[in-house]
Formats: sequence, C-alpha cells, structure tokens
Amino acid sequence: MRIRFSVLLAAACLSASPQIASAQQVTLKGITSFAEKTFYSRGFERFIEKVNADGKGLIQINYIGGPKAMPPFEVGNALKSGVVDIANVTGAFYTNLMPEADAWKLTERPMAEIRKNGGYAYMAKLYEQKLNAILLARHIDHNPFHLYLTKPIAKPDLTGLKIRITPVYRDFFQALGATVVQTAPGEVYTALERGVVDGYGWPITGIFDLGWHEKTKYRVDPGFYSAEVSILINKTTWDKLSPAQKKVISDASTWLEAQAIQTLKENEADIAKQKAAGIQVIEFKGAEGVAFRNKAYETGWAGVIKQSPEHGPKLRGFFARP
Ligand code: 173
Repeated sequence: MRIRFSVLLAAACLSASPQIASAQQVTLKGITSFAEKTFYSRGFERFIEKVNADGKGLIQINYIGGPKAMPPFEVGNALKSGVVDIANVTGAFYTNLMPEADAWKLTERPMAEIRKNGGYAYMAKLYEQKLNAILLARHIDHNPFHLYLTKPIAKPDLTGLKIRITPVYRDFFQALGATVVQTAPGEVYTALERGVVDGYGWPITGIFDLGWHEKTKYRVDPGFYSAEVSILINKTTWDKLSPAQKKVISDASTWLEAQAIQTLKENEADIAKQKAAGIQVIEFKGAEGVAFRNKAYETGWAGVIKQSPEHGPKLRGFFARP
C-alpha cells in the first residue's frame, strides 16, 4: 500500500513537473558594454524595465551593469558561454568571435527592410553558429559616426595623427593615413588627456556622457555609417524558455527596435549641444565630402570582405543601398 502510494505520488509529480517548470519565474543575467545610464545603455535599460514589469512571475532580468562589471570586449565571450544570458553590445566589440557583426555599421536600409529581405535571417545563422546567440533588437540605428579631433586638419588626411579606434573605424582611418590605437570607450578620456591620441572615432551622440567634450576641439563632417547597438540573448537560454516567457522578451524587443528611429532626434540634440560647447565643425563639402563618405564605405566593405570572404559579399547585397 505504502509503496503503491509513493509510486502514484511520484508519477503525479512527474506529470505535473513540466507545468511547474513553466510556471516558475526565470531570472536572466543582463550586462551592457556601455557605461550604465549613458546614451547607448538607455535603450537596454528601458527594455529591462519593460520585461520586469510585463514578466512579473514569469521572467525577470537581473541587471549586472556595465564595463565596471565586465570589459566591453569580453561581453561576446560571456554571452556565448552563458556567463551572462542577455547583453547590450555592438558588433565591433565581438569581432574576435564573429567578424561579420561589424558589418551592421554598413547598413543603408532600415532594419525593418533587412528583416524582410533575408539579411536578418542570413545574420541569424551566423549568430547561432559563431556566438550561440540571437539578435533580439537593434535599438541604435540612423546614428552616424564621426571623427573628433584635438588638432585641426585642412583636408581628409590623417597622416601623423594618432586616432583612437575600435574595429568600426580601423580600415577607414588607416586609409586616411592615421596611426590607430584601439581602446574601450572607458579609456578615451585619459588617452585624450595624456595626449596619447589626437582624436577618436565615436557616433554623433554621447560624447558628453563621459566628459570627452572637455578635450574635443573639432568634429569632422560628414559623418559616415550607422552605429549599431543591439540586445542579444544566449541561444541555449532562449531555447529553455516557455512560449509565454519568450513572448515577454519578443514583445519588448519589437517595441524597442521600433524606437530606433527616435535616434534621429537625439542626433539633432547632440549636434546643438556640441555647438554650444564650442566644438568647431571641420566640414568637407561638395565632391570632397562625397569622396570622404564613399571612402568610408569602400574601405569598410573591403575590411568586412577581407575578414569574411565567404559572407561579406552576401551581406553587402542585403545591407548596402541598391
Ligand atoms: O567607438 C566605439 O566604441 C564603437 O565602436 C561604438 C559602436 C557603437 C556605438 C557607440 C560606439
């Protein structure tokens, strides 16, 4: 009697366990590769707030923080291995694992179109193979990069200048003659202060976040490329989620990616703020400006194709302006 009862109880528990498991709240570890509460982390922070509100009792994100918790160039490894479940990061920070991710900077079509034309699906396979991850939402787009300087230049020639880079700018700035120094964003201020660099690459927004405006005298126009910052999730973590938990994450992702267009307003606000801070614009106009921008794309694609001869040309077909 006793034995039979416990067998029955065990069977009841087993059959009930999938429901119990799916009803349990899951907590994901989240990390950002940009300083907390600064421009490029804010979209992720809004996403976390939404998931934690909509996902009560189902799914939550524990925000571990930013570069104080983990160096930005380590975030790809941590996501791939499952040390973190969800990450806010740009492709340039994990080219060690997936060089193709740096090609997001070269998109000249909106993400909605790239999700339809096969480009997103093509990248999704690479994310799965190389990073064991899924790109959930690109929340930064329509946000050009610029060259910022402490010394003036008269033409698009950086010979003799040391410029801080990430993989985003390497091929272009080297083609302009610069000596390049790669650093994480957290090291830019000190590099400028000590004169280790004469300038840096960064998008149009965010130079006030870490005080770089204090050391910046010039911005070079036109800008080039379109900065990409996205939320990625570890695929093993994703596969374990229930449909209801996945829905909370997917809905928040769609919601956030739709806000990327608002970056345009932020661009204008920071242009005005830079002007007010006395940052002078060195503008290459007319044919010189067109050549500057064309060189950015030509050297950018050549770099991607060199890193990934197999996938680079296909990505160009999906991403570049037709
Ligand atoms: O300059 C950088 O650190 C960089 O590559 C980047 C990419 C996207 C947004 C902001 C910075």
